[in-house]
Amino acid sequence: MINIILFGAPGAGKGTQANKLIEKYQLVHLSTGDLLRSEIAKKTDLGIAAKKVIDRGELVPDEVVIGMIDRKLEEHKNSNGFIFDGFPRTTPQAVALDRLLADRKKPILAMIALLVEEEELIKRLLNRGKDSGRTDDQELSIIENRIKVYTNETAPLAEYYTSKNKYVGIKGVGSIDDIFGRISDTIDKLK
Ligand code: B4P
Repeated sequence: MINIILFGAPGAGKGTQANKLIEKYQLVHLSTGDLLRSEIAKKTDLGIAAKKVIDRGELVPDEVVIGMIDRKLEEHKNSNGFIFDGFPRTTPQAVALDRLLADRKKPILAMIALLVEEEELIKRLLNRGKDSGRTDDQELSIIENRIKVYTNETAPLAEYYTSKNKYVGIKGVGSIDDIFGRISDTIDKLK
């Protein structure tokens, strides 16, 4: 069982690397961003409420994303493991994830953090905003707010996982394949 948290600021490359990791290790990709965007596309009540928050660059309430993860863990209970992408993003989410995984006896192997400086993050997100249709990638002020929210609410989780000896920082700059190689080496040493 391989359970990995892929961690990093908006634009650090979590989604990009998660897509490669699920193929190599046969894991289930749990991206709270993708799950929320799917609710938005279907215009569900949850999606309509989430869109307003996401378009301001802020975080959706903890109980909403925790409930989504709980349902997905149950749906894929016989999988080889999970890549958590964009979750947890706050301390209450990390505590909830510990509980959900403890109940299922499936601990986290590692939190792998992709380290990228702010200037590069902004460049990547504005670039994606040009053709992805993601409204949260199209305005500099929204991107800057997402990075601010990340610094204040999400970055402290690095300490939470360091205290459990689960944190590994990896340089997230360079070619996508080189970064993938670094992440794979880390997982292969730990598993
Ligand atoms: P997410 O979908 O998680 O959005 P993100 O933080 O921007 O990360 P993403 O995975 O999309 O981008 P990546 O780093 O792969 O969340 C969106 C919103 O949903 C949040 O702002 C929040 O409102 C809400 N939300 C989601 N989860 C939540 C939670 N748990 N709690 C509360 N709210 C939540 O960046 C990829 C970009 O960089 C791509 O364009 C890619 O092409 C490029 N890139 C990747 N690697 C590269 C490389 N090596 N070199 C150059 N470019 C690269």
